[in-house]
Amino acid sequence: MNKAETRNSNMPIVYLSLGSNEGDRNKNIGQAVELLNQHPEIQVKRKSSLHETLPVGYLDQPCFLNSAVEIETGLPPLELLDILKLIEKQVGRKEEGIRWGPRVIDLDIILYNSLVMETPRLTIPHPRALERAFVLLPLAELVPKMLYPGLGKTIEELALSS
Ligand code: A4P
Ligand code: MG
Repeated sequence: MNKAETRNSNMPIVYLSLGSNEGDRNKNIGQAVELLNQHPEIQVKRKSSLHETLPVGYLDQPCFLNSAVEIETGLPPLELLDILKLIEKQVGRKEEGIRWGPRVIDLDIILYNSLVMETPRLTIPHPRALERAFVLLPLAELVPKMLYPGLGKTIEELALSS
């Protein structure tokens, strides 16, 4: 069965944040989206625009390109995380020393349906999404009116106050 045949409307909808500030940033993000879509259990549905953003957390590094994508996937959260880590490697991410430092590509799970989970390897929604305009503004292009899980606020409201 191909991907189109296995697709159905009950599949989880997941929002990913993408970021790059090393090498050809545009190409890195494009390649990551392509690799996501090539996975048999992932379909990329929509993409935000690319946002040029100032570094947050660790300031002495180049500006980032950030974006968000909406995917449909049959993969459970931890399996999806494993795939994201593999794709980060394929695009050229190396183990970096500095927390929040420069990277060729960063792929984070922001929302997975309305799931709330906290495990040592994976927290959803992403633990720092609410503090990050570089996450919320691209996400607000895709789902402005969606309520953030556990909060009575929309993504658009949160993005505007980030
Ligand atoms: N992990 C836990 N929850 C998640 C999740 N929801 N999605 C764990 C993905 N990973 C999650 O993540 C380290 C570990 O967090 C993972 O192995 C997983 O087990 P990482 O993405 O490899 O490392 P990181 O990106 O350095 O950490 P983190 O916490 O995701 O940092 P951020 O918040 O992504 O910050 N400034 C601008 N302008 N744009 C950026 O994109 N990015 C960062 C990184 C800093 N400053 C930035 C940007
Ligand atoms: Mg990250």
